[in-house]
Amino acid sequence: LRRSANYQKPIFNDEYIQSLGNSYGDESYGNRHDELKREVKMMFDKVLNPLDQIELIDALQRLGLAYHFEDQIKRTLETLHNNINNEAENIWCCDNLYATALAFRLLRENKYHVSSGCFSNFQDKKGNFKATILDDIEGLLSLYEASYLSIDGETLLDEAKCFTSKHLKEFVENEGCDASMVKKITHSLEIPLHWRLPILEARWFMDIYSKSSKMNPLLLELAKLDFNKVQAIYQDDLKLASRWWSNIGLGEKFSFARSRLVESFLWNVGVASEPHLRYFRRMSAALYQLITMVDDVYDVYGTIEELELFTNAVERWDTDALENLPDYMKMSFLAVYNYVNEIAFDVLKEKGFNIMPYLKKGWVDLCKAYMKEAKWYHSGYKPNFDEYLENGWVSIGGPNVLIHNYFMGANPITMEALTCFEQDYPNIIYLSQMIFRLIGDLGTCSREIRVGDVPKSIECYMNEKGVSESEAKEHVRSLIDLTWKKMNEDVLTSSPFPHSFKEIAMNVARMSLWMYQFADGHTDQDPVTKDRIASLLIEPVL
Ligand code: F3P
Ligand code: MN
Ligand code: MN
Ligand code: MN
Repeated sequence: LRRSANYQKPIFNDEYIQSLGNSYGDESYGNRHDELKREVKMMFDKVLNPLDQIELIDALQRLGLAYHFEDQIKRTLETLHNNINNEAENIWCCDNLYATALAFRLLRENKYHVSSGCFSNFQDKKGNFKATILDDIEGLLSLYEASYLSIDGETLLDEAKCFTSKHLKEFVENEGCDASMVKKITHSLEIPLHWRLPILEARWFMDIYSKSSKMNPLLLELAKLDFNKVQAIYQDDLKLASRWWSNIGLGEKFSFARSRLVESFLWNVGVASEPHLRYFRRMSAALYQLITMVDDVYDVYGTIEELELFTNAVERWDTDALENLPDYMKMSFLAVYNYVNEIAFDVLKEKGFNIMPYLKKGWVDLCKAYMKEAKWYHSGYKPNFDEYLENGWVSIGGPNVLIHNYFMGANPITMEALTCFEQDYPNIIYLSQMIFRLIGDLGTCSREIRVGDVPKSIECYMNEKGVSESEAKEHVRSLIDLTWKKMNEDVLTSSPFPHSFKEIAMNVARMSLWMYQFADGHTDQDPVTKDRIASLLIEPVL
């Protein structure tokens, strides 16, 4: 007997997607855009006070504009860092918590491992935060955001996180500050800045920024124009991806599987937002859609005998294996096979590497992890928490995604990285996909319990420890926090993988937080996700 999850049809179908037409790609907008960029570049030379400089950088990041000014930002932060021991220029020497924490966060984000000792000014002799900083809401919020840049073992920052969260919550509950501050604090408490993606923040922040006393009209104009220009590019990329999925026709044909091309694209707008990463967004969107379909084959539709055959076909990676498969699996397998061939061909042509073995390995590892869960489910076996996660960080799909993503990005392909893929997954993939798995389980387990699925992390923990659902969720949240600290540490260490790729891996984790923030945004087509799709991909900002 086959199960069904009764997934809804897609809301945004191909016909609708092809009708989108944002006109901001026109040349006339380009001229004004160039002019504004020049003006902002000049601002870096005019703004001399260190606090004004870091506020400029912060605003540019939050408005989604930082990618235009990477050189200027790098130079400014380098000077700031060089002046750490220079008392006259030193932003740390002052007793301005807001400035210290902002500088700390920006430097850490840019891989300067500055010491958290800079916050000891704000502690008393016993190491407790001084009560006087409670009068400084901006400072508390700034320290809260900075605390998320910590690595495991930095107890001062753990305490800062605890202290600031507690007091910021109180401010919001007692309405101890003005409405726009309440809005900012609530937003930060939901998801801290370090766990968010600039492109997803930009529109929200433009609104806050436009009402701020520090607003600079040039920055705001550039932010709006840039957002709309980039949206025109996203629309074109989405049209190509959507046309591909519609031509394949499996969305229509397989009523048992989620047809979620726009949501799949949305993930990749967050993960690879820079306008030039067009191939990445289009091809990775296709990959998310294929993985979603194959996941539903394993989790919902396939019988255990069929799943054995499918796993076997993927391991052989041979079209001769098609013969033994039921028709729906013949099509699923061939869709994956053709897709992988296309990327392998593109990369061979463009970069001269035969990447077929690596892509294949990604799919084989994923299908084996799916198969393990299917066996657990069909035999009624309940794994313990660690056993589940040891497989779960692979079965979430992210390791397979990231192998493919490595070849789609702008980074050069290196032999060192290929050797690393042959042996194991790099730490950054393990850590970021562990987060994706844990966040995914928090967001999707109610559906999975309803449809029937292997016990996910929360149930595994409840079974093993005999604790309540809320205690299990609390444990999962604390594990997410710890894993982020490890990821913060990993990005500071050198590895065969360039920083741009590590960011991509972290962005998948960030994206998962946002996708499951209020619902299962990938699956449910809920009102929040619909609005988010409209504001990012459909409606220009005015
Ligand atoms: C709802 C989801 C996932 C699939 C999306 C992941 C991709 C495309 C890499 C996680 F976002 O679906 P589901 O919750 O069914 O995955 P699971 O691994 O728990 O079966
Ligand atoms: Mn699933
Ligand atoms: Mn699954
Ligand atoms: Mn799930």
